[in-house]
Amino acid sequence: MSESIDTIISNCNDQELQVIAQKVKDNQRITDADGLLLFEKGELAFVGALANFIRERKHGDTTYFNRNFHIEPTNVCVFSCKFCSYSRLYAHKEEGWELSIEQMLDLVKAYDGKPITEVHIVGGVHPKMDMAYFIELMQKIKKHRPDLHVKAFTAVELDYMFRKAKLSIEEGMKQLHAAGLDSLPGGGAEIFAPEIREQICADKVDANGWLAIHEAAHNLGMHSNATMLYGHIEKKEHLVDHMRRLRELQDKTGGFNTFIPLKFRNFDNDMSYVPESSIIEDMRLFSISRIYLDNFPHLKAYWPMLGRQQAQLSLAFGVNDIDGTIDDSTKIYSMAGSEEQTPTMSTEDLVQLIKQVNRRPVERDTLYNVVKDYSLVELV
Ligand code: V47
Ligand code: SF4
Repeated sequence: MSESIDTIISNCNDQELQVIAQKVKDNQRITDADGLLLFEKGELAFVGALANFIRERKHGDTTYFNRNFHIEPTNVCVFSCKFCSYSRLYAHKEEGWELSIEQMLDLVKAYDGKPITEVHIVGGVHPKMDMAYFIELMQKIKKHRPDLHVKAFTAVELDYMFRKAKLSIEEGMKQLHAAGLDSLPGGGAEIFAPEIREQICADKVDANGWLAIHEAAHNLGMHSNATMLYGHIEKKEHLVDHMRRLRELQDKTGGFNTFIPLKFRNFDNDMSYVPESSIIEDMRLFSISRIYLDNFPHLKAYWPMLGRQQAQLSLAFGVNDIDGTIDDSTKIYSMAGSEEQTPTMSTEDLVQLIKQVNRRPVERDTLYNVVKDYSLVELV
């Protein structure tokens, strides 16, 4: 049984924090200064209890997951983000992989007859994989399996594709949408503040470009997610600034489904000297983002990055979604040092993981329509 909001407020000895808790109780938005205060002095028990209160007000015990798999068309990339353990520069492309359209289609066909609802397609930015290439891919996937939701391409990949094709963002997005692109994943956002972006990913699309691409998708009626890469050289000001920009765009379009904090993993990349965040910092970050991003319906813990036990724990700190089955189809996090070296969970594993912490497992599709409520299903 979670703590009542009045108990949380009365147990808090700090007046400034009490004011924030009262705002949460009254369903009022917190300010940037409040967000900073939470990072400065909100202890885990306090921010966690507030985040859990919000999570239960929005979703009760419901915890979503989906049946999905990833396609990573290539890890060859024209960019050189310092935190990336996955990419290989074009000059060393023989060290990476490049999938043909037919190979990617074969990956889709491998799920024929299986109750998968989403394919997530994200990879490096390959100079030869252009608009025409991906339009053909979208069309062929949709022709083969029209009901499969295609969530594909970070704003970084899209920015490069559109610029290369000399298309406006609006036109480029329209063409991909018409070819079968249903929604956008949240990657590439990293940290928006230019003073950090310059140090960790100087050469790729900036904050305004990232936001403009998501806005264009929302204007076409598409939904998208948003990420934030945390736990490296950023300061709390940069985290609040990042979330403020997302909250503002969400006020304007309402097109974001889910916020996904991504924990920086430091294996085998140019930022390996930066220590990883602690589990306490991870849970505080999830909690504060749940409190700050009042207009985001969902908060996701991406288990291949966080590990399944931390993802399970996060369900008490504001999180109401743990992504999907994945089926060992992504390498981004295993190459960056995640303990999940072959990320795959069966539906039974996911249901079990959620039930173990007394939450209600619900399979969703990408747009959060309920596919199946597992709360009353006994698994053998
Ligand atoms: O943008 C790369 C991150 C992202 C590292 O929308 C790293 O449902 C931590 O966007 N440590 C791509 N993170 C993945 C992504 C995503 C993942 C899951 C679900 C969704 C969704 C989107 O991976 C990149 C970058 O922020 N990343 N390297 C690293 N060493
Ligand atoms: Fe390329 Fe993405 Fe890695 Fe950056 S994070 S180097 S854009 S694959």
